[in-house]
Order: sequence, then C-alpha cells, then structure tokens
Amino acid sequence: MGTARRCRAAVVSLVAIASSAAAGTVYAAPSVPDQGAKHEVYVEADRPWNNTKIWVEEGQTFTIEAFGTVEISPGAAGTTPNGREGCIAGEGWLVPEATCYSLVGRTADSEPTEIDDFGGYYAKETGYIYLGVNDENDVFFDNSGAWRVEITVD
Ligand SMILES: [Ca+2]
Repeated sequence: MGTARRCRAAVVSLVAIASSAAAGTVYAAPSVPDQGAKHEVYVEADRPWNNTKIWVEEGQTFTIEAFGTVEISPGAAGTTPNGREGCIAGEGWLVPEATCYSLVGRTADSEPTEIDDFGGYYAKETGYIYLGVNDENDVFFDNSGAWRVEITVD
C-alpha cells in the first residue's frame, strides 16, 4: 500500500546550523552521507519538522521517495505524501502556498518547499535535510503516524 513518490530533487536551501558546541569542545563537522547510498528515515506527523540527520553540501542533489499514510486528525482517512489535492495551504500553515498535508522539506533554515513528484532537488545551502507534513501550525498535536522516506544523495 502506500503511494510511492519519486522525486528528483533537491530541495531546500539551508542555512548552516549554528554550532552548539561549548567553548573548548572539539567539534567535528558532520560528514556527507555516502553518495549513492539510500537512507531510510521517518517523517513523524505530530511535529512540524523532522531532522533527517542527512547532511548535504550546498549544490548537492538528491532524490526522495516517500511511502505510507498518516492521520492529520483523529479518525481522518490516511493521507499520502501527495497531501490533499486541490487544497492550497494558507497563512498559518507550515508551508503556505504548498499543497495541504503534503510532504514538505527544507535544508537548514532555508525557505521550505513542497516535495512533489518531479523536479530536481538540490541543497541551496549546506546543512541537514528537514521534512514534515504540511499541516496548520497549531494542530500538529492531533496527528499520528509517519511516512517512510528514502533519501538518496546523488
Ligand atoms: Ca492536525
């Protein structure tokens, strides 16, 4: 079951994440995931953003495939990563102008975008890839489930 979406893409720009290392701490920068390796992550529906812990360098391209369904409110029918067709998120949503309840992503603190079925994703800035369900910001708490996502760094 579950709708597979193949997305060639790079999403998402990033702003370098501020280091939280305390002064005097030896801090190792994250390494780029093995290129060509497929990384499996879960996008939990009950929080705005999920840090995939997949680190990409500026300009790097990657593909995203997403599977499964989540509930965007108690008892709601399962929602695939495609979201609710014909519904465009407004102000107060995680990513306004993107499809309601669709898979959205960003890198670091860059402008987020909808992860759709086509188009190339690339990291506009160096940092982690974040993914989420495009719900209204104040009603993530009643969501449940997770999409399974496979990210392959080109
Ligand atoms: Ca909700």
